[in-house]
Amino acid sequence: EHDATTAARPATSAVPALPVSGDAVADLREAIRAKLAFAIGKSPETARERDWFAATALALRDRIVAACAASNRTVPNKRVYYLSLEFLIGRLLSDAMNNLGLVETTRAALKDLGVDLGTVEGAEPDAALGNGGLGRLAACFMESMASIGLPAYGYGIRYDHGLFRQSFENGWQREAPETWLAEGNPWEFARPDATYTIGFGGHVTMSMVSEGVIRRNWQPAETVKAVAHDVPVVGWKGRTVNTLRLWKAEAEQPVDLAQFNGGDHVGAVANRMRAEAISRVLYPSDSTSAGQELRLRQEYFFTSASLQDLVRRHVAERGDVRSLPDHAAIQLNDTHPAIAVPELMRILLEDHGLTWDDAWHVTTNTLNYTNHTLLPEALETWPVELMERLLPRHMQIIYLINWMHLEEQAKNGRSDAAHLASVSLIDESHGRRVRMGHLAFHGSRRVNGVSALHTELMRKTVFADLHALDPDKIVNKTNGITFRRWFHNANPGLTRLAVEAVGADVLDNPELLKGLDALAQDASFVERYAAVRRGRKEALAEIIYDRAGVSVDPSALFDVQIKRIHEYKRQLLNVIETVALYQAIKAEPHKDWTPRVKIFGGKAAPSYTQAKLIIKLACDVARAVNDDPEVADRLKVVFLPNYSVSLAEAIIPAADLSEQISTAGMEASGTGNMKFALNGALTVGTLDGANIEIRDHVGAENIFIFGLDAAGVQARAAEPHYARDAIWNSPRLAAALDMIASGRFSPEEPNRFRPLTDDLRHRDQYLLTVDFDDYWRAQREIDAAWNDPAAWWKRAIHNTARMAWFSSDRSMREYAEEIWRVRVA
Ligand code: T68
Repeated sequence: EHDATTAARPATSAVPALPVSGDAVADLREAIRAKLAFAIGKSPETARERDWFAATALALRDRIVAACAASNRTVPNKRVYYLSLEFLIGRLLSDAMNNLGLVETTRAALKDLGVDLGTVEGAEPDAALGNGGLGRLAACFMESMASIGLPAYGYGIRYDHGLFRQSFENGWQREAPETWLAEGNPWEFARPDATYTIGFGGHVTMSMVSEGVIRRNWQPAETVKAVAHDVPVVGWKGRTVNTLRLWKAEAEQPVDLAQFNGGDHVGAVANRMRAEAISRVLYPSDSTSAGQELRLRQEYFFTSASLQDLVRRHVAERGDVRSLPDHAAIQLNDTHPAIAVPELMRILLEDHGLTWDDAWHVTTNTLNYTNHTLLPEALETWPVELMERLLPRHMQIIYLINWMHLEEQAKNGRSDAAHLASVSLIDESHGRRVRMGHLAFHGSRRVNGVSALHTELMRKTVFADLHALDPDKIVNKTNGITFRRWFHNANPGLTRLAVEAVGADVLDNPELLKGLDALAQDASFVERYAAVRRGRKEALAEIIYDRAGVSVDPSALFDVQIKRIHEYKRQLLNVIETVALYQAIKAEPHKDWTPRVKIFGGKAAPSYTQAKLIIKLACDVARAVNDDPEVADRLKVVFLPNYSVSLAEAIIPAADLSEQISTAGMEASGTGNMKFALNGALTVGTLDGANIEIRDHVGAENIFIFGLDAAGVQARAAEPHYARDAIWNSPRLAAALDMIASGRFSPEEPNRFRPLTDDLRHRDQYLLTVDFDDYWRAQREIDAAWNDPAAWWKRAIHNTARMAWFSSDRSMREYAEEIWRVRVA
């Protein structure tokens, strides 16, 4: 399927890099030609765009391998291992070209062959091995670790099918399987020699090794193979090449020949299907625990394979497993790999014969845990019964860890039942369940939050009692984004402007962006800055027309909310404000309204009914507003289907306004907020997650803050009838809700949106009604600001100039220094 998002990018790189030499172009051209002929088996005449992409990727991969060999020549003193169930890496071609300094060389080589680079880039499928922020963060961190020269491995799952493809049928979300591997993956190396056996089920045997010393051994009932597939991650200027190692599940026996010969051809491969199911699909739910057995199998599968692999490497290099903490730091991305705590203990006890105390010392000095949410529905807990059946040895180890942990409390005089219940690794309040957050916390040396506010809330809420036991354990490491992808590659026009203004060193050191502050009122700079934005808005307008069939005016204010659809992110607040604005325009059609285009994008978890209804409402409102001749170009509403990393790369540089409007205290950090501000969109947002730190950096006068803060939310939520009162006090909100509830946007089914409006009237868990009036006020302030272009662009430029701190290079340096204790060159 052809994808035109790359057409949105101007056709030159921002990165001056190496001068394009004729020899280099000729070399690469011949390399691509050879790959096309001998690896793909096509001639230039018969090659499709996808074939040219594969040939180009293979030719560039050869150059990465060369750099890779160079960076692997010495054994580093300490390696970082980033364990994540998700890596939302997107396309890799422009990343690889850019970091190798080969964008223009590749463009020229392909041009010689009669092929357009943008088209080739567009033929690369997105690797959508993640849901949202958590998976994208892992991808940014991998790129930054390579770019700052940190030796690191990412470990995850090679899903056959990444996040589902979203389409709309009459405004309803439809899901179809994603098929990124359908034509193979030219970036990866299959490594059948790096294969491990993963066990499930069975029982635990006991044997007496010497008098009084009992050794326990796990005898799994079922085993599955984990086969490594490596994707090279090339850092800025090809400095370091790290590895993203993704595990594929395979059966020990591909086919049961006895069954096959007996005529049962389907039954003969049933066991294989069951094994391979583990790496078949990414669970499509962000911020809720899936709670299913297959999910736990995925978690254990990739955690065990990764630990076996890194322990084997350590022992091969250093001989003694006891020195693991000196030479390896493991980061658990959320609790999905939290089973690492008992699994590392098991490996150390059973395979290496360590004593319990030594094993516990090694474990708790190697593991670290990042928390990404405090929402109760997202905190993972597994029924004890399921753990006992699937991972009996691990359950024993967890019991023993917990017993010692609770004994320690008693020794310190904290044996009151409430305290023990709160710090226990087992939740006994509704059936017995293992609390994976508590397990990860207790088994880690450092635990981090992803923004300052989120870290503070970790200390005060979910982990308060565990925090009191070890006050230095929780640290703050605010998220970041890689500027190579989200600025240099996604916005070459703006990057070139920055390079011209402050010098090419800004590509290595984003702090130099500060130099743009002085140009915020320089008329010629402002003009060029605005021209870059204009170009990107024209390109986005074409994408909008292609994909949503709506024509929009590029001179209107582009107001964008792109992220997973979730009630706490409050897309519904944005839609209701849209309805209120529609009513206001209808009431005074001749007033001088600021023209706006409201752009939405994002997927809802397939089982999340309320989120899917919010999408439908946005689409129904879009239909009514866009078809109303009286409104004309003053308001357009668009929901772009199948939001993805590459679509984000096209949308963000075209945005004027960034919607970051979650209920305060609920968005752990946000990272889209950083991408927009860096590219010069102004933020309308609540005092939530990293928005607070963005305000601190860009200046309160350059961001539009509204609504209750986290403390205000907590206080208001405790008041009875807050929603009823808020609606009563806001005629504008009441009118908008009435219009939606009346069926005005769904005449064919008048009650369609009652589940949304009724919920707001009676429950409104996310305090949308309470924040509505202040949101409306902020939006009208934004209308006024837009009508003073000089002041608007000044603010935008201050945003770009002051966002350097949000580089994920900074995040990774902080992790390296304060969590992993590894020196960065
Ligand atoms: C996000 N979490 C946070 N979770 O919501 C966001 N969850 O505030 C933060 O910026 C980002 O993490 C990075 O720290 C997620 O994206 C998930 O996707 C997820 C997936 C499966 C289960 C639970």
